[in-house]
Amino acid sequence: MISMVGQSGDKVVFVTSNPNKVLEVRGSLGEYGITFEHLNLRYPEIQSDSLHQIASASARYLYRRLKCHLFVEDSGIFVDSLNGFPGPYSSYVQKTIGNPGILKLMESVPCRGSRFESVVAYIKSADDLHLFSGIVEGSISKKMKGKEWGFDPIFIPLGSTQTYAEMGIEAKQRLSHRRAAIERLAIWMTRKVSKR
Ligand code: ITT
Repeated sequence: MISMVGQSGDKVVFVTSNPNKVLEVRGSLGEYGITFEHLNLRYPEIQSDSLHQIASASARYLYRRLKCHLFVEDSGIFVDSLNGFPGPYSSYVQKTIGNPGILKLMESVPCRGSRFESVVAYIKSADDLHLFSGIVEGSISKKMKGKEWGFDPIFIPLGSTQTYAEMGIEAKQRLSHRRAAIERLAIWMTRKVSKR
């Protein structure tokens, strides 16, 4: 079991206000024997077209406040026919127009390609920040299917006939954008530990 150890001897902290992210990240890191502390905190996010920039700025901001090893995860869905919208604004769009609004914007749009992206920013000190990303290509369904969170009921990963929500958390965990990013973090961490 690897405990991600911070400066004060505490475990590394995953800062997020989203309990679904905690569940998924705990499952993925758990497969590598890695544990973390969850801090349920809302923090200000910069406005940018780049998830990498948003995640980096959030990690730096939180490090200045908390002064411990921590990571954040920023994610978004990018719809081809909407020129990548909502992308970095996914959280706001989910809270405002939601999935019905996205489906309405895409009514009678034949090209339904989209991608889900996740960026994890892991910070150990002001000048020691690492980014890990994961992308899953897919399409937007015609109707909402399944009951899970966020855009899960309308996103069909490439190669599947089901939305993330229909396939359920375990199957989603095996192939999701978040899984890909977290797996890169886990591999990087386990390599560092074995070199010690
Ligand atoms: P934190 O910033 O506190 O971590 P958040 O929910 O605001 O939580 P983001 O800023 O990364 O997270 O916003 C991304 C939004 O995109 C999120 O609120 C969901 O609505 C949606 N989203 C991200 N990943 C998703 C996934 O795997 N399945 C469904 N929706 C997802």
